[in-house]
Amino acid sequence: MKLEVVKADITKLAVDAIVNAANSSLMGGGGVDGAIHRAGGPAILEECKQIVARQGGCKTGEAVITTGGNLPAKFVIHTVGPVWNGKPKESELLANCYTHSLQLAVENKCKTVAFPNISTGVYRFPKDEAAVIAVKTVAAFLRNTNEIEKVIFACFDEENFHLIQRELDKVNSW
Ligand code: AR6
Repeated sequence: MKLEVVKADITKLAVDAIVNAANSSLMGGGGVDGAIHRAGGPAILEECKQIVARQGGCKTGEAVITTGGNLPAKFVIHTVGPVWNGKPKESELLANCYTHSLQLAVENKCKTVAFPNISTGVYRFPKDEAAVIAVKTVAAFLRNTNEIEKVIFACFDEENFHLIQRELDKVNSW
């Protein structure tokens, strides 16, 4: 199965790339972003600074890639989810996070990728709707490429774990 859900700390996963739910400054923060920078060490922030110097941060829905530093993952793909305010555009931006992250993964020859539940923490996106968008978008991407072997949804909390599981059951039963 190409799509999997686990209840895990994403910083522990030995995959080609883990995705970070960053903010547009790329300078770190709390939540999964803080955990990734803590576990990965200063090399990640150093590369983020170079990216900021080059292109001035990362817009909502876009993604950039850095080393994984001391993480078991080779790369970190930093994407910026939307802050939830209930506008339709926010769903599109969340879908863009998944698509653009996977495009970067393919460009960097990553075969295995792990995602956190982007925007469902500090950015307050409703977990139910976010799970539908996450699974639908990733499944659609994988249908159009053979470059990626596995995508893991690394859920930190029970609620996200069950919601993603529910959505995966739908796509896996096609
Ligand atoms: N592994 C996997 N998932 C995690 C981990 C972890 N170690 N830690 C937290 N989560 P959030 P956002 C889950 O708030 O909503 C940051 O300060 C968490 O349970 O990390 O996109 C950034 O710098 C939740 O389900 O990201 C931005 O400013 C999910 O990760 C802002 O927060 C996302 O929660 C981004 O907010």
